[in-house]
Amino acid sequence: MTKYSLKNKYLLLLLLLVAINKAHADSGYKLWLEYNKITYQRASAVYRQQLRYLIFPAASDQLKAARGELLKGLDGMLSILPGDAKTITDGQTLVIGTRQSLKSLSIVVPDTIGSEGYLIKTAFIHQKKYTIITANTDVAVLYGVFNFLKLIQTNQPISNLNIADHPRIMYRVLDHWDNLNRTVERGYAGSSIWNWHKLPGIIDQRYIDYARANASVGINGSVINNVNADALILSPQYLTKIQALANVFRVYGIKIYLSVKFSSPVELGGLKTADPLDAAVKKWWADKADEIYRYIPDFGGFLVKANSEGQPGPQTYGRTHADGANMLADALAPHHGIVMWRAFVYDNNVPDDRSKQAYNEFKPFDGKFKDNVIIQVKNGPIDFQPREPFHPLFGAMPNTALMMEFQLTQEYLGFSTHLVYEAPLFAECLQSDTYTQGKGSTVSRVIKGDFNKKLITGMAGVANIGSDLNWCGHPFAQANWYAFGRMAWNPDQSPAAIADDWLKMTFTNNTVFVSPVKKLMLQSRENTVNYMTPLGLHHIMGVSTHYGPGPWVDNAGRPDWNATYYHKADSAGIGFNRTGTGSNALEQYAPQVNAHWGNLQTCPDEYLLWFHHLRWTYKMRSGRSLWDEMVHHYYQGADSVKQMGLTWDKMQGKIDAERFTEVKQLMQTQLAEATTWRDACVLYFQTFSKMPIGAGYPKPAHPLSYYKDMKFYYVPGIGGNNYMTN
Ligand code: BDP
Repeated sequence: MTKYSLKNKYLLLLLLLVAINKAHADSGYKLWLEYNKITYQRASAVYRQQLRYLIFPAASDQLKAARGELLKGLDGMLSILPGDAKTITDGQTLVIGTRQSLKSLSIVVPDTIGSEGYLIKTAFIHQKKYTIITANTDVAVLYGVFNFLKLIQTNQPISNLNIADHPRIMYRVLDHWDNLNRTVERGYAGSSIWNWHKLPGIIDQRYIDYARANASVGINGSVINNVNADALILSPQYLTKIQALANVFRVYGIKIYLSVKFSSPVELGGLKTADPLDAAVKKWWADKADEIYRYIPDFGGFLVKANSEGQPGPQTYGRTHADGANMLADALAPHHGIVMWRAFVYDNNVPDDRSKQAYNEFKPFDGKFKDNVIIQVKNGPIDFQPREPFHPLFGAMPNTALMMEFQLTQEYLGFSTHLVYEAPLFAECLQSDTYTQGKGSTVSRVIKGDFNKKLITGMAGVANIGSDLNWCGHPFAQANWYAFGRMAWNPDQSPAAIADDWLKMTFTNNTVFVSPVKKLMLQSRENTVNYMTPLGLHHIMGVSTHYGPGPWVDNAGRPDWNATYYHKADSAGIGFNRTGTGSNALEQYAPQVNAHWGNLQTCPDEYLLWFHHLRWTYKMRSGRSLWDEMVHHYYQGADSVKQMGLTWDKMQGKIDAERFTEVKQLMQTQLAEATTWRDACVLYFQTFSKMPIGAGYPKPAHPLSYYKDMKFYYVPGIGGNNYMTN
């Protein structure tokens, strides 16, 4: 062999290796809709046998999308494109269509499925075996198809199915805090996916894939702009662009909503006032609503942040939240639109415990809102902290529709470098018992409308989506988008089951990977609570950027933006006394809850310093002093991140190298940041406790001054709008 051909051979080999590597590379763009080839021969053969033919009277765009998705999934996973059966011979046939279009098959469909539920059923008709996916509406057929594909993605048997499912919540919406200049407030995954400059002409494939991903988990609404809204969003120029997005989303059953600025009639309409009781203002909004519906006939409605953090609102004109919300509701009602009015308010002038203020402002208006208004309440009474007790408004307004607002973007959970699976946080809140209608009146039941069937129901998630190739910045942050959709569909689903599905759909069905990584995901939120805010501590992050620790912050724009306001550490002890001898925030909960959390004997350690101010030597259940317990949690938190990294290392080769390496690097960053959180907080609180860090713990690498002096430039997520920030 000549030297030349040997060289050529090596080159060929190299090219081949590059090609193989490329084939396995996975950017994460496909999310949980990977549709990876099923390599397990037997399963693949069985599925292929069972899916010989396809009958799909796909008339509408939505049904065509369902058909396209099914073919994409089956081709991807099984390399088959089932033929459309004209005459049915052997092998199983998939029949997909609305109940109306499949009338001749006389399938019994349970009434419970309603307009968005579906039925997947194996049936024998004239001795032939069929799998039927049916529903009352086109979009629900699409939901059925996605769930059928999920069965195959997670390697479930499909030979004898009888699955009927329906959403328990009506409005399942993502809230994008995206600005018109494409920055994303509290966004850590690149810039906004909405390319306003290129819309309406250019329809990015991302819009379609975004809609597919949402539909696959049943998300049916998208608020596409920041709650700190720009009035321009309602201008004809932008409505044309929004119309183009709506046309894409409609195919996947997703309605568009807009965040609106309450002062838009002044800023956009040139009126002198935005007073909600002013006739000209009312007319301006009614005309604007008519105009929007001319562009987007199925427009969803408005989301409003009013009289909160500097935003204008009805109180600016001496009116109430009810006046403001109802005026907008009247404008939208003829078109069946809704108003999602946020309860995230805290008064500039009332020097009361911030955690009490939303309840104080909203509770008096129970029963005063129009039928198409829903009050959007954050899960906890402060602000999306790593751990908060449930918001006292849940259950406290029985004559008002209340919707849940969770935050998917990790503003207070390590941005997009920390692996934090949020479903356990969602479940913790949803399964909390409010006791407002007796034992068992969980938050989940409140938002499902169990105590008032007539009202509309909803759940919102502040999106963690951006222009990053993998959408969410961290491959595992995709799980939070996924889990949100699943829990908005059914708030009582278990975080473990959702993680299981997500891992299998996103990575692999290999249990050697799924079991340990699922465990790691389920533990991840508690790890973060431990290294950031253990034992009920809260709001001790860096000022304004919300990046890194800042327990020393005491000079922010308002007292209740300071960390010191919340932890109240002094030489005697630490914690916020919210019992009857303190701010009495506990009084806003049902007596059972008040008694449980107010009593040190029963208050769980998790909420201790949220509700109580205790001396440093206070004896904990573990037998340790409060100080030692706090130190223990901080070290345990950082240590668990190290453990997580060791578990992940063992996953090498079990999944594609690209995502493996990315997660490995992210975990190293997370460990460094968790250690900073731990050391900064322990050293800072030690200046009050004056107690030693226990002998078994490694000493912090630097003095406290080092952590206090850390400076961060151009931190992501600050946004580009003119808004106040805390
Ligand atoms: C806070 C964020 C701020 C948001 C605000 C809100 O720091 O950027 O505008 O919530 O929910 O957590 O309105």
